Amino acid sequence: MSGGKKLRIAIQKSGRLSEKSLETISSCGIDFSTDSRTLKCAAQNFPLEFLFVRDDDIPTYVYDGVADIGIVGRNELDESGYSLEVVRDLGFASCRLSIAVPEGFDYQGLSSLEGKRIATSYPRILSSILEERGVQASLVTVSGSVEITPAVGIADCICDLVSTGATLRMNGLKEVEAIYWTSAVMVARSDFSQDEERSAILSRLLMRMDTVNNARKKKYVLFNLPADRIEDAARIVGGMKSPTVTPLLDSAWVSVQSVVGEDRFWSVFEDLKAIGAEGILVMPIEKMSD
Ligand code: PRT
Ligand code: ZN
Repeated sequence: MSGGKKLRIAIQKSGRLSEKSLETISSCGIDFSTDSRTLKCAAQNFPLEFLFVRDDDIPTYVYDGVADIGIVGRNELDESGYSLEVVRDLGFASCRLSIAVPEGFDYQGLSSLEGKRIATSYPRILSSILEERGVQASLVTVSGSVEITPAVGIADCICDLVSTGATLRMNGLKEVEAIYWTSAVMVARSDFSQDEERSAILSRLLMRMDTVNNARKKKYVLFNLPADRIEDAARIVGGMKSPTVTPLLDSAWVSVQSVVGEDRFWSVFEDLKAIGAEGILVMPIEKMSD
């Protein structure tokens, strides 16, 4: 255990990131109570302290050292302009930043935005993309309800986060181009590694996260196979080492166990069926080290 220092993590108090952020931590076997989600709370069995804040403030808190690490949308990080280290891309809360226009707007690409008023909550990200593409437009920065701005006459079109597109449709807007993609990331201060004790805690946390994550991407597969097809099966499942083969009472058959990547699972399953595998059992893996 560390000599008393704790790693402080900033997490969104309530919103689209909160639940998955806490799940990321609890899936690492870290216990904490969130009954009364006060500003701060400490984990019971790991040197970790939580700070519950608005997501917009997370990059600032990490940059200023109020927190050591944080979980935040890449969009908020990029919009903040702080240069922080992205230690892991967590993959959840993914969405895109898109240009959306009212019916009747003749959109032919970003150049159609020349001279237009675009409402957005992400002026920094949008202006850097427009600049890259050589488009000059005037940005109207609003902090919420971006989708109503064309109807109330303060913008010609918008640039906002979209996941299902329902909000745009409900407001009579059409998504015409996605310009940026985001998901939740874990960030740390770039000079954080100088704090050896807290860096060591972060390494332990990341090791646990990677172990859980590895396991999620794999399945444990168990099946019976005619003994003379074992080499074919080894070729099909591949895997960490050769599969484990156990003899069965009927010597013409063996039982085979292996770990298969989820992305390859269906093709492996079909190939195994084709060589005569029977009773294929597929099980989730809870934890897995490299
Ligand atoms: O109170 P606090 O400031 O902490 O929260 P917030 O309201 O600013 O953020 P929150 O909880 O809404 O979102 C947190 C993060 O989730 C964002 O920064 C994104 O990284 C990510 N995320 C993922 C989204 C969406 N999906 C999303 N769909 N953030 C916002 N939206 C909004 C979008 O702005 C639009 O209003 O949802 C609407 C569109 O959704 P669809 O499904 O109708 O397309
Ligand atoms: Zn916010």
